[in-house]
Amino acid sequence: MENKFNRTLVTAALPYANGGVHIGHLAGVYVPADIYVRYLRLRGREVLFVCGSDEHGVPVTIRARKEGCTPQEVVDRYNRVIKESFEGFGISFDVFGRTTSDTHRHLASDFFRTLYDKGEFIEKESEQYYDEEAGTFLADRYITGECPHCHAEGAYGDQCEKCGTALSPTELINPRSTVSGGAPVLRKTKHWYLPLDRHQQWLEPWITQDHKEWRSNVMGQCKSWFDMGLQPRAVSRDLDWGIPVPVEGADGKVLYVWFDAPIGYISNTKELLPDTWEKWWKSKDTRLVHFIGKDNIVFHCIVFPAMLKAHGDYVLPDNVPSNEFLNLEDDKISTSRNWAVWLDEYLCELPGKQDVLRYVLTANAPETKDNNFTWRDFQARNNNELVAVYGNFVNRALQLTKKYYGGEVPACGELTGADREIIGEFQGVKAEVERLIEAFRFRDAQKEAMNLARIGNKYLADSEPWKIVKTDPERVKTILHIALQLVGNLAIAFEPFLPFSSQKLRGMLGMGKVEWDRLGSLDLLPAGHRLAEPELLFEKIEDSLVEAQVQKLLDTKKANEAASYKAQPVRPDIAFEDFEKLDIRVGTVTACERVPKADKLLKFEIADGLENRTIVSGIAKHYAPEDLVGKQVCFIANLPPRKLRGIESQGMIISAENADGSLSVVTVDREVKPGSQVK
Ligand code: B3M
Ligand code: ZN
Repeated sequence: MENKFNRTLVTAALPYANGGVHIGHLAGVYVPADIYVRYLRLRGREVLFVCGSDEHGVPVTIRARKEGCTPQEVVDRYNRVIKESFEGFGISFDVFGRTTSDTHRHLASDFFRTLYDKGEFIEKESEQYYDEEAGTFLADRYITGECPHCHAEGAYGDQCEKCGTALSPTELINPRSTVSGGAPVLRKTKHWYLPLDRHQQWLEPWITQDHKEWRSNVMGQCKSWFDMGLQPRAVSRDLDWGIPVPVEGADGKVLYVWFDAPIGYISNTKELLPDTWEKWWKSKDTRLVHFIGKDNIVFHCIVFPAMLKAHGDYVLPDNVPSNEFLNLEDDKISTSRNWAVWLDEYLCELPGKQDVLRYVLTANAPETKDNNFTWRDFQARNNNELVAVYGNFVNRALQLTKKYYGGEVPACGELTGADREIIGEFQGVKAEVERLIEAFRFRDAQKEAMNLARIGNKYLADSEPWKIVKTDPERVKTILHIALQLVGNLAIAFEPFLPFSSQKLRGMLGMGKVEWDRLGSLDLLPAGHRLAEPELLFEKIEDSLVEAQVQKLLDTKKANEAASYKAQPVRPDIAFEDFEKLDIRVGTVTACERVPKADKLLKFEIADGLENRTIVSGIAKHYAPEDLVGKQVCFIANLPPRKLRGIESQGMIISAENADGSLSVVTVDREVKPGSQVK
């Protein structure tokens, strides 16, 4: 496979410039892509790494409207934020372009025109919602209404966020325009469609037979699209933000953002290499690889290849390694709910710890299934792996060398069987890491690199140079010589994964950037070579740091709940006599305890001014029993007794349910006689 290609063009999905980037982006796309590219570069391969921001589309206009500024201002701001975040994490793009550049506008426009002239589109009229007050067609996201499935209010024209169902705007009950607030009307409009049905014939065997090596999650999605039968897809929109459709009679219409965005890969290449870009896109010996998140699979595996093929001249992707999603503290990452770890904030709050995040995100990479990021795991991986394994080995080897030999690499004497065994082990790591990276299995590849540090730790622990330095100095020289070669190898092995740490380590070793092929070598640091002053490669992360980050998320959750809370609609009227039947009273809690084996239940003894009573109530999750003793609570006194866990409950304590589902018992404002009636 490999020798039919002479260069690799790696693209990473163009993030929308309507917000910043977070750990989900990094884990899903940019860290794996960066590992791959750094690896290829280290191997001396010809490679180009292309990215940029995706600056058109409805999300940008929504943001602009919310903030009272222009779409251009929005994308200018976030293009910069995103670019700086990626730079901060060492994502080593060769170019980070924009889809509002002139180069892109022209290229995308010409691309459309070429397809149009070749008769690759069909034109269709359809009915779409129009806001008469605002004088504009409405994108799906600009229409809200009642969900036809779960009947939640506020479902969007493309999806109900409550029940997750994909919708089309005409399915909404009582649709409203979010632009004017009025009811939209249906109006006829014309659009251009890419007839994907015509392409299925070649797309299906191209993917399912010629690219059996694609990840199973990618293959699975493609197959299910094929099974449903591909349908024509509109590639234009009625919108005033985007690239105008370059044909007559298309006033007010722009290219659909998913038509222009992938062309951004091409135009960003052209922006960087105005004279030679075509070599990267049009020579059969270019290997094109798209790194994307799973929600982009259909566009990269089906729509964009169909566009490229319809155009002619262009190479098609050879692989589309797509990750699943990363959750954060067991909850879906969400920009709108601000449930994310934002990269710009991380860089400010945890300076110098870029590699820690890179490491943790790769160790937990959602390569085959959704995965979860927690701050506790972040801390544990830092402290138990980076510090205790990698950092510890490096530090021991360098400190011992400093102590015994003044920081000079000692000469290697005769090797023992144990030495040979260790050397054999670490020389085997190279091929394994290569195999895994080339199969896009970065998580396992990084594990192998870490294994190298484990080997080193074990070597020092087993050979115990500190015990024999007096009695067998020659042996100790050999041990440290080998240990230092191992340290040098670690700098190479981790270079694609943890570039900042490798650089730091190379600094300590006085070692320049070494090519990948030297991995496994025993002569990286020759005898007599002077090392620089050792420093700690990684620092322990304290509980307080992690607790502060968790607290920040909890605060977000609270703020979200408060912001999104809407009181329940009032129930239908009841007759006054019905209300009068209800006997609500105040009682004093004289005793309260947990009900064994029932984690929700508390058992109360209530002084009610008569014979006193026992009530069992489901609020154990919200109160410690001792905090309730002495309180005056309201209860319904005339419900028939009910057995709960074998205890007869004589009434019901009333509590209020807060937005977050927590319960708060209803009490009285001034002390009253037990048994007082509530009216
Ligand atoms: N901007 C969607 C996303 O950020 C979209 C990717 C475009 S890649 C050509 O997930
Ligand atoms: Zn719904």
